[in-house]
Amino acid sequence: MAANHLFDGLLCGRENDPRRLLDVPGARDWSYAELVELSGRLAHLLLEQNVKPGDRIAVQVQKSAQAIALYLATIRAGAVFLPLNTAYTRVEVGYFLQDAEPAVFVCASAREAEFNDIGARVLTLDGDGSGSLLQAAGDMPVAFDNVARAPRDLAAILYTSGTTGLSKGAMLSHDNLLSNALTLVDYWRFTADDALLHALPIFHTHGLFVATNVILIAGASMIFLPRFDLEQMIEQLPAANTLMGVPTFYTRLLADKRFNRGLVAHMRLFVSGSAPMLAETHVQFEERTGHRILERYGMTETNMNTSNPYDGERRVGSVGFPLPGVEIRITDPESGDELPPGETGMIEVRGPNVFLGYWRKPEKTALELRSNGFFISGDLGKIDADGYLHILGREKDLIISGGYNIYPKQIETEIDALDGVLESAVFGIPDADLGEAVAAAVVPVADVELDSEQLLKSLAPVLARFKLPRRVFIIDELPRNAMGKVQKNILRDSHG
Ligand code: MLC
Ligand code: AMP
Repeated sequence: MAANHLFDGLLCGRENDPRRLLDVPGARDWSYAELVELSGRLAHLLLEQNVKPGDRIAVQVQKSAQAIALYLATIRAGAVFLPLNTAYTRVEVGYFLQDAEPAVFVCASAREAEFNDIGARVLTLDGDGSGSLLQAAGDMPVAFDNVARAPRDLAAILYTSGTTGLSKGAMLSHDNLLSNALTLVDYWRFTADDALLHALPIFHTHGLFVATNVILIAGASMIFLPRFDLEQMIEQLPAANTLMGVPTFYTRLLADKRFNRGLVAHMRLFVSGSAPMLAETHVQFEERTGHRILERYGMTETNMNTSNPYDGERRVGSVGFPLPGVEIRITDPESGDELPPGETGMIEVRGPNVFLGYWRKPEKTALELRSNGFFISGDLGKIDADGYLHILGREKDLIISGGYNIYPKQIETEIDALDGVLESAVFGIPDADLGEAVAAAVVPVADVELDSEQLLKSLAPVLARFKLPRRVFIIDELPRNAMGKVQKNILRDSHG
């Protein structure tokens, strides 16, 4: 079989392994062998659809074992996996499809009719595995000769919004994904004995490339929940020994009295990331359970950059040390010059984890990825005297809500386009559950009376629901500084 860098690295020769990979509560278990077999059928189907190496397979589906098989099938066929948040509206998905020009688009059957004019083959896959995708793959052989792929070949594109409001596809190579997952297996000591409670979505780095890739390489198993559901989490924790989550997972667990020392005494590791975790959550968690959460720092463009140590001090308020092979430097945000140790500035990252650039946007790539290989993260931070990285702010105008990144510019553009709106400013306000919640300050055109309910209704067809402002403030004018720039910190202080 031809060498396929990512697939070979993920499966490590475990293609026929009868041991369990996925336990899907309420449904069935999947062994490594069964999932690989299904991926073989699906890879044949992709080739039958005339998918060529480098073609994009866009996927907006519920979480399921079959969706993981489709990810593996895409890699095996030499194609590029492009997962999309299930909350995205037709308008949002339309942009990604037009930008990425996928050969195949797989979506939920309930939404198929919305996509009959996109110019790609549309197949369907629902959360229970039903739909035209598996029907069409049913007759295909299971044995599949993987398409050869080299370390620098493209494996996935993940869209991430920018401060300009325009989404960019981050191009991740086979080796970006494999090298990072191999490092994490080692750093976090994953082995075939581990069982991960997996409640994250699989359309983002955290749930797919961190959680799933690490488990595959380790030969471990996952309890695969369709989403974070508190009851199911409490029920399934006794069967798991590791958990990866966003901070909201941990605050929600802590809010439930059943989440106590006894329930998690057997656990080996709790990992948190994708959003800042409050020091008080770390402290409460340790008091309640005796475990200290291991916090790490990553991005769509870079996978994981730093991690607190497995052994040694997991420092509260810090995201730990650069992972082996990853370099972190702190620079002056204006000049780009490297700053002396201890000073606060822009966090830049270089290493085998750093992406290839933005899909068909060389000018955007040039702005963020230096020719010397350092990626300008947009996060501000400092390295302390012991070498721990602390994230202290963000230069990019971004709201992180429950681990989802929400770019204010996109929402402002949509609000400003509404009748009766003069201008708007979207900003994050503290939220006990989601870390930050979206708020909007909206200035009406003179003599117009705006109704916030109506405004939200008008946004619903264009913006995913998680981006919709939870609070709308109708105000007379936006606070601006002498340069005319909107002062969101003032809005945050007065409306937070
Ligand atoms: C759901 N909603 C959200 C939301 N998630 N609103 C704001 N922020 C969120 N994150 C909205 C829905 O639109 C819905 O609104 C209502 O909340 C209830 O929906 P739900 O599906 O029941 O939500 P819930 O199950 O409570 O989901 C919350 C959550 C989930 C935190 C469990 O968002 C989640 O799993 N987040 C993880 C995101 C993640 O994986 N990030 C990793 C990115 S990778 P309405 O109006 O319909 O009622 C990355 C790199 C790295 O950042 O370092 O890892
Ligand atoms: P994304 O674009 O979805 O990949 O989100 C990446 C961003 O999430 C980073 O640039 C950080 O701002 C943030 N992030 C990820 N992990 C952490 C963490 N542990 N603490 C603080 N912020 C984090």
